[in-house]
Amino acid sequence: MSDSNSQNDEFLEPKRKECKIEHKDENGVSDSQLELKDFVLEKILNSSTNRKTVCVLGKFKDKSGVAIVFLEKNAFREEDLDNKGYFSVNTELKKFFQNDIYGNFECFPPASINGVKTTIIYPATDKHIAKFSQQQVHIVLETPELYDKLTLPHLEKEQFNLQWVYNILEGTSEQDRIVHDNKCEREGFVLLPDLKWDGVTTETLYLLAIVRQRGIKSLRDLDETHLPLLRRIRDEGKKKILEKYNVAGSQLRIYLHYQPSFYHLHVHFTYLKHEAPGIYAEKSHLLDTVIDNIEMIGDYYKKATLPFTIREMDNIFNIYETNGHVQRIKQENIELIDK
Ligand code: M7G
Repeated sequence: MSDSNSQNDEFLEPKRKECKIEHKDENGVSDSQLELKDFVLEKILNSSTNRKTVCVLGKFKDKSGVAIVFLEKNAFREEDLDNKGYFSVNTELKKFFQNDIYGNFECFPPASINGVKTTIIYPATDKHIAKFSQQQVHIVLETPELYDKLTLPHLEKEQFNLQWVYNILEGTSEQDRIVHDNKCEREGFVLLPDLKWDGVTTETLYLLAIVRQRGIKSLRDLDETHLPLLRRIRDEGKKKILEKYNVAGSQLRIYLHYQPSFYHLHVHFTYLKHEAPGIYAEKSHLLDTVIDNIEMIGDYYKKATLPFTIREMDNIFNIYETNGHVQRIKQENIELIDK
């Protein structure tokens, strides 16, 4: 480990006391006092022309600590493609040129359908900055021995704070967003829209099932004792999404990440046609496959070699590098890969 303990403490617990954000509930008692007009840009961490996203680092005036602001242009919603939406009198059309039958314009639709999805992380830690920065990525093949020797000690020392997960499970945050709540302590879970989803646009549907049982860190911990829980997440999750969003189970990609960012077991539900971040082969494991593997071999995930990606700014990279499992790219100006 290259980090001192004090740095690790900061990863685990951002300095909340020094950087208070005020919160308001629906009754106006408190709400985030952060305003984008007070944001002072320091650095662009990542920008994707494909995804139409940009992630920047900066500070809010008169506030200590740094903030990450993540902006994402929304997908088009079918219901906005009418004379109240894009084709309304309030939409301005600016002409660039017309050539024969070919016209090129920029259109300014009404502000109400032209929002930009915005995620603010404040105060952000060095680990958040690393997560959202564009950087070199490598694959390592993690055997059970490497998990015990390198990965587990690292994540026991340093991982993202899980307070947001406990807030959901304990009923203090995002309660109005909950789609389904199975309160069984052992096999229960909460299903709700992911941070990355606006909760309405079916084309980008993204929900998260967070298990109630504590202590299951990731895929690695799963065995035959978890089968009832996993089947319940799959079956109840599909049913509730069909009821609420009219999306069939066969149109859902249901998967776990390895490695996850947050070590409290959760399952991702995304719309199959939506290319959500983290759906690639090196990171996602379909829940059906996970269930099937465990049904065949109860301790499959305790025996399997699991590939995962590590990025050069992650501290775990140093650990795998020191132990000779991965090599840092020395070339300068090499093209960076989007997360
Ligand atoms: P992951 O597999 O641990 O990591 O997924 P990833 O970020 O590499 O995918 C955690 C998931 O939790 C991600 O899809 C996040 O967007 C989502 N998420 C993170 N936070 C902090 C929140 C939150 O506060 N609320 C909700 N609803 N989702 C969150």
